[in-house]
Amino acid sequence: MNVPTKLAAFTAGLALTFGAATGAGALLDPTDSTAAPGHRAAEKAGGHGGSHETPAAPRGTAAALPGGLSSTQDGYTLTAERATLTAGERSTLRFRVIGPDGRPVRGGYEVEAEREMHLIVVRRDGTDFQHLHPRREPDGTWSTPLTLSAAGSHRALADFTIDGVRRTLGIDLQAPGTFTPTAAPAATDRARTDGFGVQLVSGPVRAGRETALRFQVTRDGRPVQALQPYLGARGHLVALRDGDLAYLHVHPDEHAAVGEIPFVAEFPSAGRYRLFLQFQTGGQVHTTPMTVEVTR
Ligand SMILES: [Cu+2]
Repeated sequence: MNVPTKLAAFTAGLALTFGAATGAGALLDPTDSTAAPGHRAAEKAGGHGGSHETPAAPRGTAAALPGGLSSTQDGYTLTAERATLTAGERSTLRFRVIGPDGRPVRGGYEVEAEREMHLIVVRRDGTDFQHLHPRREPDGTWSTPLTLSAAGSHRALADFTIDGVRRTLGIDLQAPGTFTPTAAPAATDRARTDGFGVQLVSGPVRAGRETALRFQVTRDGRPVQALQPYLGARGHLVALRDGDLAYLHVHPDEHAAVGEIPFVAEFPSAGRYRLFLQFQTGGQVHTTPMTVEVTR
């Protein structure tokens, strides 16, 4: 092969590679507006033509799934600027929600539990739970300091409400390195955190129906009188399904005895769930992980 022929072959090879890359990019681009007409139709049907009783659960196949399993829903897509972080190193996580028009959502977030955005980060084995409240910049970028304490695959779940519909979108964050997954602790109705006893006192949890969950917080065996409001309620509860980290929408309930934190949740299926109860005393937030077995 003479030099010009070699060059031509090389250039042709480059063009092929580049063409393949842009083709794949166009296919995978979450902001590609041509990819979302079905989603928008579903959103219209669910948001405006659907049931008025349950605006938080638009009808349609995607809506039947619990939150957090997908990075995209109803035309809204969660994207992170950088999804690989160094374990043990404090960095800044930046992410955006791309709207149905293909642009970052810059406003219209509704305040839910005192915040426009709740971000849960947890390692895929259910450890290293973090509940963060990112700040929104004028261009729609959310940012928060984040330290992944150990290597492994993590899930970031963004929980927000737009047009009266609460959605939870999830993406994976990676911290390279070797790690040993931790098995889920056995199901129990009791835990201890920061010197407090926590007990699930509302009885067995059944799948497929609205269930009351009441936690009693004690210190030295006595109900704690001095629970401080946290995010506008007596406490905050995140419930994740073991195995796929499906994110349940849990609501604080109103009536409970002193020292009790009440919630209402619907567990979509039987099996094991990881609960993360958060409550506040003396200006400090305490996080109690607990595993429950949900029966049919
Ligand atoms: Cu929050």
